[in-house]
Amino acid sequence: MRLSRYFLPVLKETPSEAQIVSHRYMLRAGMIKQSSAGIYSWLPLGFKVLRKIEDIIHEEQKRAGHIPMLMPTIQSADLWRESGRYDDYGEEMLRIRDRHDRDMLFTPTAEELITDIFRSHVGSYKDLPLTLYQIQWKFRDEIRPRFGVMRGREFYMKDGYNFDLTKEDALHAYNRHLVSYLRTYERMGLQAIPMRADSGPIGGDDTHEFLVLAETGESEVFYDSQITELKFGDRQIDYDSVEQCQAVLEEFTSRYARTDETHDEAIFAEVPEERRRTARGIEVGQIFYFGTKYSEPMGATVVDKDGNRVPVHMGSHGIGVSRLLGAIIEASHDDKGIIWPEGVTPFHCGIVNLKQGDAEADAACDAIYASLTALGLEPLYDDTNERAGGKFATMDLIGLPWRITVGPRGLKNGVVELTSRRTGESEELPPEAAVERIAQIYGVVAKG
Ligand code: P5A
Repeated sequence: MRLSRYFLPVLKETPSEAQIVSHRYMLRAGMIKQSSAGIYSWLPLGFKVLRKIEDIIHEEQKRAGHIPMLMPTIQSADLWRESGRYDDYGEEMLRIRDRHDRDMLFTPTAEELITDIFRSHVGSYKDLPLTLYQIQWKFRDEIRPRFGVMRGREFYMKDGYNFDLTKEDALHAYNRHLVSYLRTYERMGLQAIPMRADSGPIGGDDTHEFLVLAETGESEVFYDSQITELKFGDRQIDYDSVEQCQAVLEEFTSRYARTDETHDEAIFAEVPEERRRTARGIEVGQIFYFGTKYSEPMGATVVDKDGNRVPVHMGSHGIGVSRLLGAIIEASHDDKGIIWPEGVTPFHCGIVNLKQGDAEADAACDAIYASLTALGLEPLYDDTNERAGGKFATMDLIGLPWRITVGPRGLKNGVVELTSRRTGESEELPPEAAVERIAQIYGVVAKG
């Protein structure tokens, strides 16, 4: 993309309404624009990162054997009356009446709707196990929407639902989700720690929240510092293997890690003092096992091996997709702007032309741009007439992990400059070598 043809409305001034760094940078980098309290438009740069995050989630969900689908945002209240949640959900639910005076609502989550789909189409244990998921907009009329996309009213969520014959099978689904989430967050450059939590309006006894440690997090958390040393890495897990998923779950949940809702001072005191930590965290996901809480009242049953009709065991599993942008920025920035992890960066690298209009510099930039594009990479080429300082400031603000700087002086010596956004380190090298390096970083093969 050429910046002169893009839509990147960066702000010079820091917006006064933004209290935390991720919100400030998302506004300043022209990623989002508030349309009403807790409701945002996703401008091109923000939308690009949102899509990258979504892509990673889809890949990891499919790897775990889960099936994507899509459900509507507007639902009938009737289903929610069946489960009893229409009254229980309270003020957070946005209730709507259609022209026929029917009660409708904007979905805050979709346990009821998916249970209805299940009961209409599945009747035998032979069709289990089954896990369906979607990535769809949700609405919760939060009392205090704040911190930009972090606590929105309209927000984007991955929500998955498992249906199993037995509690044991459903717990395997729970473990499988935990494993796949560890991998998902790590691919986004995040360490998200599973912590024992409270289930709130979703229900059930078994639940873990995934928390990214950050001073601006809304939850108070208590944990054993050893947990931060764990890495999922590139382990190959057979998601059908009960033992393998169980082993990962035990590894990642056996040390003390709880949110304030479930914190227990007495148990915490057993952790050696030098490893006891109290911090704040951003909740980027939560997994639940709630057994037959929805299947029983809604009649979601299957015929088991002995011919008996039994309610299915269920769980649901959520990732805060839009919130993740805020969480990633909170975890990865400096005083100049965002520093995107390679896995989610909106463009793979920036190209800065120090002397727009100089025939040689223009030609070199065009050539680098063409080579990167031919490799399937997406550079953002600042081909505007802005002075060099302004171009650097914009690149630093929007946080592309790599920048190639091209100027007449370097070109005289046959070199351009490759700079890492994270370390600030620069290296001079021939343009082709810079392209090759970027290709290597993103794991694409540079041709000849
Ligand atoms: C699990 C999927 C559920 O709703 N039902 C379907 C279950 N879980 S949850 O924990 O309530 O939400 C899942 C994740 O969504 C994010 N989230 C939000 N993000 C932005 N703004 C909000 N107001 C908001 N509320 C929840 C969180 O990341 C949460 O973990």
